[in-house]
Amino acid sequence: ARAMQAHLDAYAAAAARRAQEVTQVVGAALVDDRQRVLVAQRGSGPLAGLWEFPGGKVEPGESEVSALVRECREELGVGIAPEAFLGEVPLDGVVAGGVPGASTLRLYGGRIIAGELVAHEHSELRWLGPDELEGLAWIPADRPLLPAVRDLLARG
Ligand code: 9L3
Ligand code: MG
Repeated sequence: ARAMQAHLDAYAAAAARRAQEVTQVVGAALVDDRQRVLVAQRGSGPLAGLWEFPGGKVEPGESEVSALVRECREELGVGIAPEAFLGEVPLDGVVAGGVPGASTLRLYGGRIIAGELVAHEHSELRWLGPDELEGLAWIPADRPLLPAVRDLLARG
């Protein structure tokens, strides 16, 4: 029984370590009052030229919503109000040295409540309607989230 307990303890410790290594990524589907959503083209790195919902990595000890607000301020120069959680998709490969396959992209709806949009990190920003989303060259991770975003836009 003691050997079994030691085994379980070691397993729990390994699971806790793994959980810490997971780099969570959050994205924002920012909508305006004309049923459009903000999309952003990555300006550099291996995904340059591809489109995404803006956002980035959650820092250790930071909540997802705080990370979302911080990333939108850093990347877009705006204050946002996060709204509904829209969905989650796995990110392939290793994100920031974490466990392969362990990271996910979690998308939240939101609205701009302060500031003027500036593309601090992206090469281009566009406001698009529900019928204009499918045709973009998306980061593969973001594409499965499009139906949820279209639903959000349809709800107004
Ligand atoms: N990523 C994918 N889709 C998104 C976002 C915001 C991020 N909508 C991926 C790209 C990077 C990783 O997550 O591999 C971290 O994102 P960032 O910090 O480079 O924006
Ligand atoms: Mg980013």
